[in-house]
This record gives sequence, structure tokens and C-alpha cells, in this order.
Amino acid sequence: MDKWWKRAVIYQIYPRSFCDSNGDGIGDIPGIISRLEYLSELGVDAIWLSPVYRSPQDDNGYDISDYRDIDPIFGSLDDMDELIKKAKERGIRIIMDLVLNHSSDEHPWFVEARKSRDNPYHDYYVWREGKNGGPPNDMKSNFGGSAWEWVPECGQYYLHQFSVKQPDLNWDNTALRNRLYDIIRWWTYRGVGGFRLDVVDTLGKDVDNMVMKEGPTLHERIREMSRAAFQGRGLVTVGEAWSATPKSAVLYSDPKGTELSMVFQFEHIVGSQEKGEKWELKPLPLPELKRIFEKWQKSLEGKGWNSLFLENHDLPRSVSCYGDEGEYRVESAKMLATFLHGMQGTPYIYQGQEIGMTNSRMDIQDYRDIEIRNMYQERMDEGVPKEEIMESIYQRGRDNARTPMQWDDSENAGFSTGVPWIKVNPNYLEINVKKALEDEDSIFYYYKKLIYLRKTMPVFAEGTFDLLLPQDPFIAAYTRTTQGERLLVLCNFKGETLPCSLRTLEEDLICNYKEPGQEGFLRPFEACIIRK
Ligand code: TEU
Ligand code: CA
Repeated sequence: MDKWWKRAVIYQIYPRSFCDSNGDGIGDIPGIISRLEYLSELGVDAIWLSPVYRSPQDDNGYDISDYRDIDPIFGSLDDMDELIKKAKERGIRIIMDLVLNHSSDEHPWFVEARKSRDNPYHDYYVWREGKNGGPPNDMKSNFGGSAWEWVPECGQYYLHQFSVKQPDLNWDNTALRNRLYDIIRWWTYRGVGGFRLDVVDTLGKDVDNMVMKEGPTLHERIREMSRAAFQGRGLVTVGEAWSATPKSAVLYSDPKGTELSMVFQFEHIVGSQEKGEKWELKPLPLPELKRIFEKWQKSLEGKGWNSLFLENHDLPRSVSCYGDEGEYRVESAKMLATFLHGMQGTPYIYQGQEIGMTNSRMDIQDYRDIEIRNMYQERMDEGVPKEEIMESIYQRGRDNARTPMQWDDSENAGFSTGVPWIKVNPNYLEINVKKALEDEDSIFYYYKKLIYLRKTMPVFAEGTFDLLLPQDPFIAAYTRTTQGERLLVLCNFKGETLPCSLRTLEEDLICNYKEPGQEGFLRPFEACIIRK
């Protein structure tokens, strides 16, 4: 089966924040359809949609109450069919987000399951007896508080690794797993081109030993799902695996296709978290970042496949994290794109990354994310100083990625004619798609060129990766080599001109400065791919 996704670039849309077509302040599917021309111009091969299924929206759609229907705030199944069709006309596949670790507590399965212990659906979820008048153990939810919730009708607790409205499904239950595989096949019949699997590493959890990630049954479960619903359909499948290591990634992305196409691993993200604690800020020195990427490039070379990303709907904006929001915003955004897209793997562009959108600092009452709101309350109750909490939110909060897409400089950045569900970043007057399309030197056209290079030059998908200058604190340099081609990628992560003997002037395939390069020097945030 053709692994088209090895040469592809995938664009992630967070539908709620992408484009609102009916003035209710919430992005929707007709809004996405109205912007397909734009995505076709960028040259992406597939669009990953964050969930649009029916949902109470407690976690913005990652709490699903009907896997076979579209939530009215996003549109209808007909709209979804229209999107799949219109995208296919432009050679763009639609990738759906499968949230199979948990459902909404308003899903009919859970409404039944919580009625009594002997309800036929009870065992679709994870229930345990309490201990000493409290929860079975002191496991915590990712969104704060206990991971266990008491249900008097059953005299038991149910597990929820995320919000209390997201009860964990019981993957030890064969009937449940088969119901989920039916759902996946149903979406393949509707013509989707692939799936992103939410927290795929938790599907084999061993609850009684509190092993939530990469549990003992995980890979056999993924292989079962792959056989039942993925294989032989030309799909791309990418699993979100915060706990993945190169060793497990070789299983997840086994070239024989027994599991998935690839995973999102997060070592380059967790590396900037003190003790892996998201809100404890720790700068990640460039040599450490380079070492992590080198490890993943070398570990999966010929044995698996990497995803390549710096942003998604859960992460802060990369230009704010690794680049410069000020004078060199454009150069640094292009530099980060070069750093990532020059590597082996499938690159992901998160909505707005292609125009260099930045983090947004708001008052606490303007944040919408359940994770932010719960963490704020928990830390205020612990007496953490408010400025410290807000600084963590400004730098790491998921709403940084969820402010509305900035289309133009009209009111609400052209996102909606209504009141947006979350505030637009005030810098939309400067940073917007309309301006980008009118500027041949914009970040947008730089991404467009990178995508074109990847599509037309096999060395990007096939070349071996070799890191140079591993200890250099500010310059990233690596080569990509095949039989007949050798590329040198140079990225200056600093806003100053630095000496770099590798900067020669053979032929720049691409460079983020218009003026010709200077031999032996890299200008502030300069990036280039030199054909050796
Ligand atoms: O994210 C899983 C997850 O672990 C992250 O939410 C992470 O815990 C958080 O960003 C703090 O680092 C997936 C989805 O991407 C996320 O949007 C959902 O909230 C979550 O699962 C539950 O479905
Ligand atoms: Ca709408």
C-alpha cells in the first residue's frame, strides 16, 4: 500500500477557532469548506480535524456523546460529507480525531452504565470499590482533583483521567472494543483519509497497578484495532503518545503497518517542563532540543516513522516559545519551519502557525480551557501567587493555540461576525492571512515553498539525518543525504549575527532572507537549506 503520508504535509484545524460561517462566534464545518481554497494554495495534503462529534463541549469536543453524529454547533453529517467531498476534489484527505480512551458522561453508554452494577453497559467503563470511605487510590486527573468519581446508584467510583465528564472506557471489554471498531469502519466508509488517536498510549491501561501509559496490553490492542479497522484502506493513522520512547515508537510505527503510521511523541515538549510538570517553566537549551530530535531521527530511520510538530491545540505558539515575537517574528517563524520541515518524517502545521500567530495574554476570566481554569483555582487555593500562576498560563496554557484564526484586519479578524467564543489576539491587525497573501515574503509563502520542496525532492523523505555542531548553543545544523543528493540545513536560533563556517554559498534551496547570504556568518534567526 502506497505510504502517501511519507511525502505529505498535514494541517491541523481546531474547528471551534478556525472560521465561523453563521455568526454564532464558534467556528464550524461550512466555515472550513469556505477556506479550502486557502489550504489548497498552501499545498497541504491532509487536514486533521479536532473532534466535531456531538458533545456537551466540557473539553471542547474531546468528550464525545455520539461518535456517529456531528455536533450542531459545527454543522451536520451532510456538512461533513460535503467537506470530505470538496477536500477530495482538491486532493486533500480529511483525518478525523478518534477519542477512544473515554467518552462523555452524557454518552448513552454511560447514562446506562451508571444506573446499576448489573446494567449491560456497566462494564463498558472502569469501576472500582472505594477504600476506607474514599476513592480506590490517590490517582489524580490530568485536569485536577481525584481521577475517581463516586456514583451512589452503583456504590462504586468510576475512573476519569481527564474531566469528571470524561469517564474512561474499559478497553478490557471485548464487546466495547468491537463497538469502537464498528465506529471507525463507519467513518472509513464515509471517505475519511485517516485518523488521529487521542491519548493512544492509555488504551492498554492496567488500572489496579496504576499503569496508565503503555500498559501491558497496549500494543496487542492497537494491532487488533489496526486489523479490524485500519489496514488495507490507504489510511494515515497517527497516535498521540505523550509517553512514547524511541523503543515503543518503533512498535507504534512498524513499517509492516501492524499498528499505526506514526505517533506524536512529546520529548521535545516535556523537556521544557521541570520534572515533567507542565506548569513548571524550564528553558530547554538548544543543544538539548537538538539531541532529542537527533535521537528520534536516528532511532526511527529505516525502522519506523516520525511525526514532526512544534504546535497543536494543546501547546503554546512555537514562535513565542522558541522564536521571537518582536523584531524578528517573521524570520524566526520561517527558521522554525526550516528546522522542522528539513527532517525525516511527516510535518504537521497547526492552524495559524503558517502566518506566525503568537501566544495571547488575557485576564483569567477570558480563558476558556477547563485545564487552565481548574489549575488556576487549584493553585490559588494552595496560595500560589497569582502573577506566578498567570505567567505559567501565558507561557503554557492551551488557549494560546485556541484564539481565533486571524483571517484579515476587519472586526474579530474576519473569524466571525458574532462575538467569538474566546477573545481574538489583538495583534490580528498586524498578523493575518490577508496580509500574508499580499506579501510575497510572508511566512505563508515560505511554508508553501517548503511544502513544494518536500513534495518534489525525495531526499526530504528518504535522506539520512546527521547532526552537526551538536554543542553549539545557538546554531542548529544537520545534513540529509541520499545517493545523489546532500542538503545542509542551517538554523540560527538567536536574534544576532553569529559566525558559522558551515554557511557557504553554493546554492540556497531556500533562505529566510531576501538578500544573499554572507559567507561564514548567519544573520539573526537566519535559516537556509543549502544544496551541497
Ligand atoms: O490530550 C492529552 C493530554 O495529555 C493533554 O491534554 C495534556 O495532558 C495537556 O495538554 C497538559 O499537558 C488529548 C487532547 O489533545 C486534549 O485536547 C484533550 O483535552 C485530552 O486528550 C483529553 O481528551
Ligand atoms: Ca458557527
